[in-house]
Amino acid sequence: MTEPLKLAVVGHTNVGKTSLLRTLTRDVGFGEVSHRPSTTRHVEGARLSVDGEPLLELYDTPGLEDAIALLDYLERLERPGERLDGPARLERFLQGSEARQRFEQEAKVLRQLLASNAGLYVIDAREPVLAKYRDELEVLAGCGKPLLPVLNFVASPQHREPEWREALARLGLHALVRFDSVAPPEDGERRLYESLALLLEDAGPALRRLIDDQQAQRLARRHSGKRLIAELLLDCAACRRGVVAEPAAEAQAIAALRHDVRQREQRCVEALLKLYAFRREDANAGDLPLLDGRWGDDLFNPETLKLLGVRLGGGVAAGAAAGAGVDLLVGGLTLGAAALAGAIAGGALQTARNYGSRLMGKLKGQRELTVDDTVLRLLALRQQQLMVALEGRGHAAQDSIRLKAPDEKAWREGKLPEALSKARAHPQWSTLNPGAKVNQAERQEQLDALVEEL
Ligand SMILES: Nc1nc2c(ncn2[C@@H]2O[C@H](COP(=O)(O)OP(=O)(O)OP(=O)(O)O)[C@@H](O)[C@H]2O)c(=O)[nH]1
Ligand SMILES: [Mg+2]
Repeated sequence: MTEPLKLAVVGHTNVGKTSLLRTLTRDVGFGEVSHRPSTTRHVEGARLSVDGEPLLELYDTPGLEDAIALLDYLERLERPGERLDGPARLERFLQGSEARQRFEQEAKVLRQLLASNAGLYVIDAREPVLAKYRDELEVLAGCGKPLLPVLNFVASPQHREPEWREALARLGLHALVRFDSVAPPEDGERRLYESLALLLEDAGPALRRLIDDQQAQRLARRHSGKRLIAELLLDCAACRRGVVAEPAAEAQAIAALRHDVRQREQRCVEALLKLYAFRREDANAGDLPLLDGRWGDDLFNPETLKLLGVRLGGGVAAGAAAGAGVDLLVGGLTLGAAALAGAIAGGALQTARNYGSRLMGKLKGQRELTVDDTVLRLLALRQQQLMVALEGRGHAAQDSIRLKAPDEKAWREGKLPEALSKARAHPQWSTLNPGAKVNQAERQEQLDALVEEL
């Protein structure tokens, strides 16, 4: 096993060094991030491993504040007639008393860079290229280590990428990486590691392993996420509850089912957050924002459904088309024969016995409460959007998740997947029903089919 590659993350104060580490390590709890300068006071490291083998160590460092004064000081360290190179000059500085006093923070950064294989020089790309940054780069270059500039904040419309490119080129830094710790470009991480591999030839194999592993993990996460959504949809589609055809009992059953579905959605939200290593407070099913920053506060609010452009009354139409007639449609839940009709229309006729007993129940004044197609569509849209948002979210992000309007049509208007029609006829597939049997092979099969469609 070879030594892991050591990288020092350096730069001016408040440019997002700690944020970059959070995003690269997918750790929302790493260090302290704040809009105030001088937040990080000490060097702190994080390690990335593949198959238990540490491949990369990233070191967060305090922000540089007064590089102009430091550069002046370094220049005055040379005795008359002496010409020290960068590392020799820094060595002298680090042994002197100012490295423990006035330039204590700067000394921590330089020591860490000297102890690393290379540095990531983080830049707030919204800033103009000021003299203090050039001086900073000159001081850092004195360490004699390769530096890879990381243009952070490139998702911001005010970024000044061309200016920075030109200025860095004039300083001999021709390779750079565009990044944004809050909204990282999809290939941001890969490009960062690829650029490093060009600077550090020996580290190529380790960096490529890291890239491959991260890609594999991304795919695995996506698959697991789809599965979580498929479970949610199957649970809701298969849910069926008998209720006595009597207003008070109906109202109670409706309220209970709504509550259960909402909670079930929240469970899916939390599982997705956990899968993508975000915190519970980053999103809440109840307040996932919908179109135009408006807040869809309620899954069963007709306005929520309309805002998303989901076709209303799918259950009614389906029921009517099948000639079964529908008793009642109560905002997102169907009370009556629609579910039965749906099961027949879906081609998933159960055994005659099962069918017969339900029909008997109906005749005896029993009704059935099911979750309407509209709600299934909304759930599918919301959760898929959440997943997209989580995939594009950096672990440095601090605001809560905002969802954009979905521009896909299939789940809004198209035919619902076959698996969901099948589920309609299998109440035992739903964990929202008592006596659920979730390990049935046929349920697993339909779940897999549904994952494919997501
Ligand atoms: N929009 C956006 N905000 C960012 C980005 N990177 C950092 N921030 C914000 O910028 C501020 C500073 O981020 P930090 O990560 O604390 O910066 P730092 O360089 O570690 O700062 P010091 O430790 O004080 O030197 C915080 O408010 C972050 O949320 C980015 O890429 N995009
Ligand atoms: Mg910091």
